[in-house]
Amino acid sequence: MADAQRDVLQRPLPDGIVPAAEVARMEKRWLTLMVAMLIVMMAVVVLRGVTNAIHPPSNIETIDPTTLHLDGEFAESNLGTAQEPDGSLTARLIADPYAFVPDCVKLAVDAPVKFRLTSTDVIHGFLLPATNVNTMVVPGFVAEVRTRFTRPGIYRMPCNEFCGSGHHGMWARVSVVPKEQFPALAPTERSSCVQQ
Ligand SMILES: [Cu+2]
Repeated sequence: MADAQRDVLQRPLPDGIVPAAEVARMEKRWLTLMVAMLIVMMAVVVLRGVTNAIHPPSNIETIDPTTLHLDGEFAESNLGTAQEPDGSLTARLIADPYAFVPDCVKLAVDAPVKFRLTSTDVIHGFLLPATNVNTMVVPGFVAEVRTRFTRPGIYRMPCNEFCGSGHHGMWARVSVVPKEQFPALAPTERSSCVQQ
């Protein structure tokens, strides 16, 4: 009994105080649980990346946002949908203050699609719900996302990065039509569904 009184760890603790050994045991248990959750989440990210082509934008391509409207890929006449020689489609858009240009993009079902976007002012977001398209649009960089639409329809396209007081109104549309309703485009021709 005298020995127990001398050993601090053996002495009874006042009510409500948890012994150090018990605290250490609980910490170890929670740490194990946290590491297990991290492993599961990382596995989900890798699995989704491999099976559903969900991936972070990875192309590092720079562009001068102050001159991009003058000529080159993002000049106004080149915006909208272009058809590549292999039949795939490339949609080019600019994110302006509170609007995408063009604000309606026309695409065909089952065609490989490549979106190329850039911003003229601040960071915007480009999201197509229920698809693998979700990227930030950063001024000075070209964002590129690839996808393929399996169903025709109108896909609403919100800006999902807060970009200023008009952010809530920054919406555009992607109109996906059956192949027969998508006329073949000449190499320099661009199409959109913007209402004039
Ligand atoms: Cu926004």
